Amino acid sequence: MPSPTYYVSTPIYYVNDAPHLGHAYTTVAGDVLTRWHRQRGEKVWYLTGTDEHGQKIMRTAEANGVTPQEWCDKLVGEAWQPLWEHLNIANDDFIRTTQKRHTDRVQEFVQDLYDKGEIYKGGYEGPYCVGCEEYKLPGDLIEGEGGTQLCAIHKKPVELLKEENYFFKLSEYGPKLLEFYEANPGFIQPESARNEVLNFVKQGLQDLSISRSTFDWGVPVPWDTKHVIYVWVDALLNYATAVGYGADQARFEEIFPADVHLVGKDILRFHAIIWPAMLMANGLPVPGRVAANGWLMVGGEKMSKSNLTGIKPQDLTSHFGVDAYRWYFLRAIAFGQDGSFSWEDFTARYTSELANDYGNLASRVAAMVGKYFGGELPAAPADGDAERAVHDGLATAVAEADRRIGDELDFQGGILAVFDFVKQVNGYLTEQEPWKVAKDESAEGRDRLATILYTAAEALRGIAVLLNPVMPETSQKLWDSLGAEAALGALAGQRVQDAGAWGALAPGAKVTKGAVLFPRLEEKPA
Ligand code: ME8
Repeated sequence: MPSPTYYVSTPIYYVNDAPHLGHAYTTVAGDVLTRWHRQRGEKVWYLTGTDEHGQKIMRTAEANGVTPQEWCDKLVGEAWQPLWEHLNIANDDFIRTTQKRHTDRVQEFVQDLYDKGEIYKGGYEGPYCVGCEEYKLPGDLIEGEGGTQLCAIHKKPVELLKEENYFFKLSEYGPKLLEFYEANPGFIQPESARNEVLNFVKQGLQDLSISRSTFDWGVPVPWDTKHVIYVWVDALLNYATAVGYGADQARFEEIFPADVHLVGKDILRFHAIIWPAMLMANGLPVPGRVAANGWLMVGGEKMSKSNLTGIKPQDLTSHFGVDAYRWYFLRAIAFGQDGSFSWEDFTARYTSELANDYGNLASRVAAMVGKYFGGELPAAPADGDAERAVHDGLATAVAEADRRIGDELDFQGGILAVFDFVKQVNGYLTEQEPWKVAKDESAEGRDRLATILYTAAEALRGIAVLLNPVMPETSQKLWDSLGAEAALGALAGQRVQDAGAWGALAPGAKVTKGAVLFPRLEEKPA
């Protein structure tokens, strides 16, 4: 059963290092989705946070000569939270897996499973990748130099681990999961991810080791405190503990389960197999959708903490601005596919699509309303076919963008629908030539000029609403320049569904030439 709240989550990121472009990619996508649904007037909850337990964090802290908790506090406070603020991420909460509100509930959840007979004690021996924090199957490994077994994702040697552990009876959930995927074809997105999961489950699932006893940086297993809970079981539960699981039932039911878990494709199996099985085992509702994004690549490899080639999100925002950054990756890469970043591509798109197509349109229209009508938006007394085509164009952009971004998480398709409309309005101005019409001082000429400028300004009103979830600061600047705040109220209060209703911006609005939306780029930093 879905809850009344549209609940979106990002993965909770490991704090072994500072965030990079890849983490920001998923978090920005979640933010745009969140803002889109808010702009529809829905109740929305957006959760992000950090994954702070496990061997990877413990070893990093050791190498830096501090305790794991000190390490996590430093990274969260100095790197992760400041980046999300900088990128204008509108998360409602930030969960850290070392918080008591989380650890207490994790223990209760696991204890419940144990009491229900879903957990037993057993032994396991197998190759473990600390980078993934996961036991690997033969198919997950590749051969390195001298026949060493490497993790296919991290390209680092796996460690052979042998432990007595507690196991969750995951193998029993295969048929139930397959039935669930069958009944909910939209549960895993995109199709390629769905197929991967289906094939994996069809081959038969193994029981899951859910505790570790060779180190202690984790949540103790409540009935056997020599063990700590496996970091992935601990981590997945953040989606429940952050919204009141075991602490505030009314709040929990209001928000849980997630409508969309956004994840990178590297952690798809945890979210699409283990997580729903854990929930089924404890009689809790399963999420609506797991949407996997592709990888940002550098030089043909997944961008990771070790092969960043030195680019931080801040290096790009200081050059292109925060809004252009938020826009670029969703615009340039089809969501779900892998994609590469290059300065050249970003620069070219910034200049042609943002500065020339969008920014110039906004500044030209404001300048002409200023010049010909003293900054007061005129009425449109002479609507004809050309204007009706623009009205229809806006309605189409609204419907298209709403379906693609809001429902399908096709951010690229949605953004393109809006930018097609931007092009249409530019084409309309080129054809109508208001600067020539302005020379005709007859009443008819004035009416024509008024109509053209009203049409363009009203089109920009719609564009500001549609791009607000993607580029909120830019939309606000445009909103202010159109005088729309005084006429229509706050931008955030404008419903997507109503954005296509023509004529919202009443004549008389005070149009001013506001700040340049997309300044010319300085030379690329060396
Ligand atoms: O896996 N391209 O944390 P993590 C696109 N703690 N997205 C990328 C990326 C890239 N090159 N690199 C990272 C973990 N990401 C666990 C999650 S959730 C209960 C626990 C993004 O710090 C992508 O969303 O390794 C990926 O899934 C996530 O960062 C992994 O972050």
